[in-house]
Amino acid sequence: MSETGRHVSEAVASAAERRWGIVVALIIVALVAMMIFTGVHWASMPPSRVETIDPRTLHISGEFVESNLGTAVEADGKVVVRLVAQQYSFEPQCMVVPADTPVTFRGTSTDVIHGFVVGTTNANVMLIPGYVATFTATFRKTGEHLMPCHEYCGTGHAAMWARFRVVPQPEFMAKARKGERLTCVSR
Ligand SMILES: [Cu+2]
Repeated sequence: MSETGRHVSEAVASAAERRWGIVVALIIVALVAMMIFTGVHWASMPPSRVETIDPRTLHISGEFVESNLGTAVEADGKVVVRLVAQQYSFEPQCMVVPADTPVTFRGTSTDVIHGFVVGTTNANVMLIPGYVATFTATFRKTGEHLMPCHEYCGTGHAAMWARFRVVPQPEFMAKARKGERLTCVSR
């Protein structure tokens, strides 16, 4: 290759590299912009902490025994929903929470990875056996939502869902008594 030829091919190569550099930079900028947009606009955020639990003894003792599931007003006044996912249902099957109140969810799985989303709200989480998933959400509108499992968890996955009812705050508080768990499961 002649001296001039080498210079030309070097120039072509560095122009191509610069082009790819710009494309990659634009992709990174677009991804970061998406993260900022979803974080600010949808208030979605990465998990902030790790809390583990033994999935083999969930039903025997501790926070996630059946009698402790559902919605409770804690001693400090916080509203907490505790739930367990299993193949192929949620416990409780119907959850009730007050509107316009921060509601903290605490959930886990007894078997495989599940998850749930409350209707079209941003209350959305994965439930992983061995870990306690927790987040806080506020529901502005009253009404009933479907709460499907959104992680494929086996052959019965499509039938795995619960109901989620948001009721006016005074109505909820009138029903909530200290230490009692509320659900909307019909008995
Ligand atoms: Cu599931």
